[in-house]
Amino acid sequence: MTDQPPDELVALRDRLTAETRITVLTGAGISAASGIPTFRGGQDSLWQNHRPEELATPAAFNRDPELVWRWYDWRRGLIAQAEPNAAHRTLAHLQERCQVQIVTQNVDGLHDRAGSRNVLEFHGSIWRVRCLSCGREETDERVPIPILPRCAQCHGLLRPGVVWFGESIAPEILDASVDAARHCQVFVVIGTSGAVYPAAGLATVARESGARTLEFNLAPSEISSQMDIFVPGSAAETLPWLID
Ligand code: BJW
Ligand code: ZN
Repeated sequence: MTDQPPDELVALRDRLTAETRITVLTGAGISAASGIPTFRGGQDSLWQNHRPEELATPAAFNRDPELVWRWYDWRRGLIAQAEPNAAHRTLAHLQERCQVQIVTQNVDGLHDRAGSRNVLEFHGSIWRVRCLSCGREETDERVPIPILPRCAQCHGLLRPGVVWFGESIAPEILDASVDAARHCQVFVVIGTSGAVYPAAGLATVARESGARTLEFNLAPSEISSQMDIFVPGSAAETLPWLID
C-alpha cells in the first residue's frame, strides 16, 4: 500500500456530486480493523479448527446445533465489544454528500452503528433469531446467549437469523440490491473475497449497467478483474481517501 491515493481515485472523488448514485458492497474485510475475523484466508479465520463453510450451513446446524451456536455466541461477543472503524465512518459521511446505498454481506451491524441509513443486510443479522418451530423472528442481543436458546412463545429451538449456504437471500433484499447495482454510476466493493454468490454477482450487474467500478482490498479478490480501479491496503486507511 502507498500512503497516497491513486490519481484515478482522486479524479473520481473530485467528480462526485450530490446527485451521484453510489452503491457499495461490503464484506468481512471492512470490519477486520474493528477486530472481527474474516471468513477466508486470515490467521483468525478458523474457529476451533472448523472452517466457516463447515459451520454456516443448515446441515451443520441440524447435525450439531450446539457447536454452531457456540461459534455464533463467540462472534456475538466479539461484535458486541467492537466499534465501527474509519471505513464504516467514511461511508456514513459519504451519505451526506452523495446518494449512497450500502449492501453489506456482514451480519455485524457496524454500518448502522457508524450512522449509515437504509443498509441492506444481504446475509441477515447476527442479532436476529428465528424459531424453527413457529417461525417467530426477533432481535436478541444477549451475550452470552443461553445454549441452546429456546423460543419464548413455543419453546422451539432458535437459530441465528442469517443466511447460510444453500439458503435464499430474502427476496426484497435481493431485489433492492440488484436494483441498486443496476442504477448506480459508481459501484464500490470493499473487503470481500468475491467468492460468495449472489452477492459477488452484483459487481457484474453494476459493470454491465455502465457503472465505474472501484475496489478496496488488502489483496486482489475473485472479482478484481471486473474493477476499473483497485486500491490496495486496509480499508480503514484507504477508504477515507474517498472523502478527504
Ligand atoms: C480486507 C482487510 C482490510 C481483509 N481491508 N480488505 C454461483 C456460482 C457458484 C456457487 C453459487 C452460485 N450462486 C450461488 C452459489 C452457492 C453459494 C456460493 O456462493 N458458493 C460459493 C462458495 C461457491 N451461495 C449460496 O448458497 C447463497 N444462496 C443462494 O445462492 O441461494 C440460492 C440457492 C439456493 C439453494 C441452492 C442453490 C442456490 C447463500 C450464501 C450465504 C453466505 N453466508 C455466509 C454466512 C453468513 C452468516 C454469518 O456471518 O455467519 O456469509 S458465508 C460468509 O461468506 C458470509 C460472508 O458474508 C460471505 C462472504 O465473505 P466475505 O465477506 O467476502 O469475507 P472473506 O473472508 O471471504 O473475504 C474477506 C476479504 O477481505 C478478503 O478479500 C481479504 O483480502 C479482505 N480484507 N482485511 C480491506 N483490513
Ligand atoms: Zn416458536
